[in-house]
Amino acid sequence: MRFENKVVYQIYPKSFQDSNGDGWGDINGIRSRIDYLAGLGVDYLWLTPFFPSPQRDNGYDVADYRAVDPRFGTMADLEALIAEAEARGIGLMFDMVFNHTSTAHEWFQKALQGDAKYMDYYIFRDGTPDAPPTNWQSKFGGPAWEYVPALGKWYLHLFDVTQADLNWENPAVREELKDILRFWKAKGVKGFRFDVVNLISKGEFVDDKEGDGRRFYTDGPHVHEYLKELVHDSGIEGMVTVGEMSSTTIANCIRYTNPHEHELSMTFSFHHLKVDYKDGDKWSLMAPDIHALKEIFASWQEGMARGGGWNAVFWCNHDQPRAVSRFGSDTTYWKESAEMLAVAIHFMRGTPYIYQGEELGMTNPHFTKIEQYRDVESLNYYKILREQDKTEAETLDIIAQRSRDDSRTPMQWDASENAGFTTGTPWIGIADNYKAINAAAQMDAPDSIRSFYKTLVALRKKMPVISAGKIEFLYPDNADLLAYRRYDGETELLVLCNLREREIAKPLPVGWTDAEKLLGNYPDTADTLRPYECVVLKK
Ligand code: TEU
Repeated sequence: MRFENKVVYQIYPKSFQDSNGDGWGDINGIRSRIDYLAGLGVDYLWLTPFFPSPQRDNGYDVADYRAVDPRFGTMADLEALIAEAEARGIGLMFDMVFNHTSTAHEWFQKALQGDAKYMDYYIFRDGTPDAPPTNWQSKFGGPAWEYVPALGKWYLHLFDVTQADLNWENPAVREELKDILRFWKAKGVKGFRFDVVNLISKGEFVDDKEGDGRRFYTDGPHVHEYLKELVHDSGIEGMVTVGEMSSTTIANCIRYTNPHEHELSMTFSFHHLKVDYKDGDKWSLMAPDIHALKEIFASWQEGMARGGGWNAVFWCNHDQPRAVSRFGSDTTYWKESAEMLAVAIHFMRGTPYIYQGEELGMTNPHFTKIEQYRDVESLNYYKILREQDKTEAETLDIIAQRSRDDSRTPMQWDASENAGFTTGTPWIGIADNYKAINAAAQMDAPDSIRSFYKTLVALRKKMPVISAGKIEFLYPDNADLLAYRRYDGETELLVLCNLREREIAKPLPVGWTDAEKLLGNYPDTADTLRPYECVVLKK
């Protein structure tokens, strides 16, 4: 099995461990924690970008794809990390941002000088200063086009203005990107994450009368063709690859991941992480719609299984608030809800991703001032929300619950100053609960959240029914309980998760009354499911 029984741990290097006191996490910091990671039993480490970058979007604005930004260390440090991880049976997964480059990249700089070859590396359109080519909106707010007076042209940026979209229709661009993959494969990298890779094929450049333009570039006309070509020609088919798919569909994700398509190993989809977006708007708050959450899990799990596709399963990453604060309780039932959320996805069909600190139950930092934020998206939306006449208090409440910085505060290693992350001044504030929530407090505690995650990772390797078994969701109309069973010829598991902060009934299908309890987050067993209680039964 290449990845079906594997677990990936995501590291945001800037916030993981600082080794030289500059307040930034770095590669040697990761090296110093390699045994902590190996101790979890994970198989791959996904590192978000550490390439040279102006850091407008924390490294997702890449200025050189084949080097290490000096603030993260040297190529020698990186090669040492690759070797030290491999010695522990862990592969490195690098993050390839191929939809766009930083405008500081030499390709774009040459384009700005009017070099026709490099202008065709990007999406430039003729125009006048007052008429952008389309009405598309950037995902970070504002228009998705920027005018360059010296050229008399606009360029497309679906994200920040300093992130210019690449022109994938240009074969020379595709060749450049294949070469980058070969470069890292030769260095011993074992996997790749492809950033917003379902946006690379743009369709018609026309105004969107119904939305922000995403329907003209999402899962675009040539995306599958481009992925097949990229994977085949760069020789990475045997590696583990995951595509981040923005606003995608089950049908497309089956095509992206069914092995007969020779595209990717698996995909991230985000529909389950929009059930608290009021009217689909990230910046309008509402309590998570648990019924919708269950429906999305069931349709994606059962749909991808039917189509031979493969999901990445996750709650957290560097763009999402901390799950325990968002879907659980970071106060009264902090431990129970963190463990229940873990069980909810780790027994599903797919490859689980653990985001740094999730295994400790790290929470949102609950910042109270805009000066505490660093993320370009959050800072943009602070302005947008204030312009929409939201009060300062309303705006800060929304940002505190939705900001990507919620997951980017430094890893909480111990109760010492700065949570053991740095001896300098951290680039961003640290959650003030670090004295209670940290790795040192959990490392040797058998009933800690970290120990619970270790057990989940080990079970995935020990029990083939988890990685290879079939899945069936139960009690679809019950808006409090997530229930599913996993089964193969040998073993059957029943997973019950109370998604609510209150006691609920515990329905048991016929034949499960005397089943063995494999795992749970309460020390005993009751006839009901207590707040955020999870139970896994085995037959
Ligand atoms: O994220 C894609 C993306 O769309 C998310 O940023 C998400 O849509 C947004 O946060 C919703 O509010 C990837 C990277 O994970 C992200 O960190 C980058 O900022 C983005 O692409 C651009 O490269």
